[in-house]
Amino acid sequence: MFNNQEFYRSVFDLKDLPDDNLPEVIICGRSNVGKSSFINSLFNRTNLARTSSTPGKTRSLNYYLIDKNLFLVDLPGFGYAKISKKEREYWAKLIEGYLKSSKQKSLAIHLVDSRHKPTELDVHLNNLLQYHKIPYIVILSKIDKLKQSEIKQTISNTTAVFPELKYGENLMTYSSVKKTGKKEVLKLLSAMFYHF
Ligand SMILES: Nc1nc2c(ncn2[C@@H]2O[C@H](COP(=O)(O)OP(=O)(O)O)[C@@H](O)[C@H]2O)c(=O)[nH]1
Ligand SMILES: [Mg+2]
Repeated sequence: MFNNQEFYRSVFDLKDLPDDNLPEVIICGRSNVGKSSFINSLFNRTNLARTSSTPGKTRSLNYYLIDKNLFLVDLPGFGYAKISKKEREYWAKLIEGYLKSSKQKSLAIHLVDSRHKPTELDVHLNNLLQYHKIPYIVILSKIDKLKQSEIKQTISNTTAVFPELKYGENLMTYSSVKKTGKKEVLKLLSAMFYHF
């Protein structure tokens, strides 16, 4: 289960969305929140998704094919300040066009940096997911950077902004470095896509 992962395609233009009608899991969140690291750590890969210390690098929807059965879609990390207005508009169009498309969006995994309260951009993304009726969970990323007491605080900060979230259900913590939360995420995905 989840033994086979391959890079499938980068989509810069909506006309290049794959024709295959496979279920899609969206990995989304602000630039630099840890999306690529999340994908790599989930599958014990070092370089399936490209990580970068320079924020704002991903300019495409990156498709990964898992077990020839489902797609993981790495959304461009919007919200990076140092890009032009034109580029920002291009991103917004690409993301919203994708969300509006007829693709089978089974789940969105919205990563929020555990060191910061959810930002306006996180609220915007949450609104988009709700508006397009895409089921979602929120994952607090880089949890290895926090002490136990800080983790409690960040969970309550997050549920204050997103009251629909419940820790352990649709709100989880994750560390790509320490692999915290990995088992839980894999369990959730296997329950969704593999029926025993
Ligand atoms: N300590 C720690 N650093 C992380 C974690 N996940 C990602 N990072 C770092 O955060 C930066 C951005 O990660 P990346 O996966 O490229 O973020 P993306 O822009 O959302 O795809 C990189 O320097 C990563 O090494 C994590 O769980 N713990
Ligand atoms: Mg990335």
